[in-house]
Amino acid sequence: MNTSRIPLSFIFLAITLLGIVETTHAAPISTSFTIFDAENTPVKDAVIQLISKNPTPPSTTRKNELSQKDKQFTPFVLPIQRGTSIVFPNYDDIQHHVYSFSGIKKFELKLSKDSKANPITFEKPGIVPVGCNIHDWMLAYIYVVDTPYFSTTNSNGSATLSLPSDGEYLIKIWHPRLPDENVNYTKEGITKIVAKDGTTKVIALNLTISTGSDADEDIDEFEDY
Ligand SMILES: [Cu+2]
Repeated sequence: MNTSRIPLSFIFLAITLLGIVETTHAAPISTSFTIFDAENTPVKDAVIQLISKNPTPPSTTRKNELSQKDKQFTPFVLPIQRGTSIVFPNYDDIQHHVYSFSGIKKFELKLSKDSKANPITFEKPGIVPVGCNIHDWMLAYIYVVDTPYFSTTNSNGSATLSLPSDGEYLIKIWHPRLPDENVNYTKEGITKIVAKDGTTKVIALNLTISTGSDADEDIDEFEDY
């Protein structure tokens, strides 16, 4: 890792329980999260995953797509469940050369206009930075999770996860601007949430990520892979 990134990566993490809405229905539940940074700005593209002690269903069939449009990847952060696949459609009129050197999954796709490469399946959990050999600024992150319960935060910093039942879940949060050591801290540092009897919980995670030049930092980060 480039040590110049450390100031950017400084993390302060606090958890605030904003409110709990209790209902009496024992049914699938819905839990919402909102993540803010130091300036109280909502944090987009954070991955939230909830891990149950109970056996979880096999991989979902949700459609995973990492597209190229206007020389950018969409979405910027794509969480998928382990064992599922991603397609990489190119909606531009030009060629993209999509690749990752990640230890989780290495691949290379030369994608001409409207090309539909075979889906790539991701068997190993972890973070897979993705770039384009032709357009250096293009960057995306695939995050392979080992739980069916996950989402990314929207531009309001919010995500809602549906859970099959009440119970204890371990919450893990990741964002591209979190350095590895703090990802570990985040993983272990956040307490379990206890969901009860159809309860809807709203939990705000006050996640401080010091600001910097996002694009430059992201490219620097990618060069480490
Ligand atoms: Cu490209």
